[in-house]
Amino acid sequence: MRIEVVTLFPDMIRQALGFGVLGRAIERGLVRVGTEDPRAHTRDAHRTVDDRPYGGGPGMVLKPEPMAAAIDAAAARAPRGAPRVYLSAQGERLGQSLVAEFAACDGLVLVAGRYEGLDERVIASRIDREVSLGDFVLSGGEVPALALIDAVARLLPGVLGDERSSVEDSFSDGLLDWPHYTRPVVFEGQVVPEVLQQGHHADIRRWRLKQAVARTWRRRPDLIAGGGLSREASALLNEFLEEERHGQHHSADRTEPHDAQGPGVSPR
Ligand code: 4HQ
Repeated sequence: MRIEVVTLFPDMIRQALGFGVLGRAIERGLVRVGTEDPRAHTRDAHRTVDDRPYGGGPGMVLKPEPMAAAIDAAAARAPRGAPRVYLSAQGERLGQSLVAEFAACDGLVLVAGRYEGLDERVIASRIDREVSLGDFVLSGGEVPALALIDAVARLLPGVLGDERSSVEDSFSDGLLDWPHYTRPVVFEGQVVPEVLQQGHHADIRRWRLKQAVARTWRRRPDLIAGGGLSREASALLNEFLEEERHGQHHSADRTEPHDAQGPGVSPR
């Protein structure tokens, strides 16, 4: 897969990609990441990439000409048809399904903005998808671009070792992780759950799925609301809820499920 990133801080992208699983994937040529700096597409002596917003107000807007030229240069190096993605808080929320969609592409052009972001006309003429990492405000699109590259790369064949097969993963798909433990068996008085010490494979598997589904119910009921729990996961959730009704509480699962926010709004 070939990814091009349009950014005023190419070093930020290049340096962050040198580590861990992603660094190795790039070394091995499984992912190629290039950068395009809009400043290289300026013509004035000051190499100006931003200007004041029409209509006034605070902040600066990225000038359209250098941004458009940089996006065109990046797209020319990427595979034909590679989606052009602008990282922005106004975009559709990034989730694992969109990550999987991107991972199925031969290439991506990621556009990282700064200041107040792109001129709307550049979005209109050159951007296919506007994608947000979440409802918080960052100072630039580089960190979300890196997050997207990381999430996409680990879905590419050969990037992760055998240690995490798709078969193993499908069993807890769409759920939060179960709790993890390693040695020593007692740490600061806290003991590893008995079932994990016993090493009975089927019991461990059931315990993990039950923990995952209970924890998801507690912390992220929105992930369960859509249905789609496997028959086994659903049975284990009912077991957990039944145990809880009988007052067997567990320290790791303390909070009540949140009520979904009902329709309607109230003024501040
Ligand atoms: N940005 N998810 C780029 C974000 C953001 C987000 C703020 C992106 C500044 C110029 N991007 N602009 N949240 O907060 O993707």
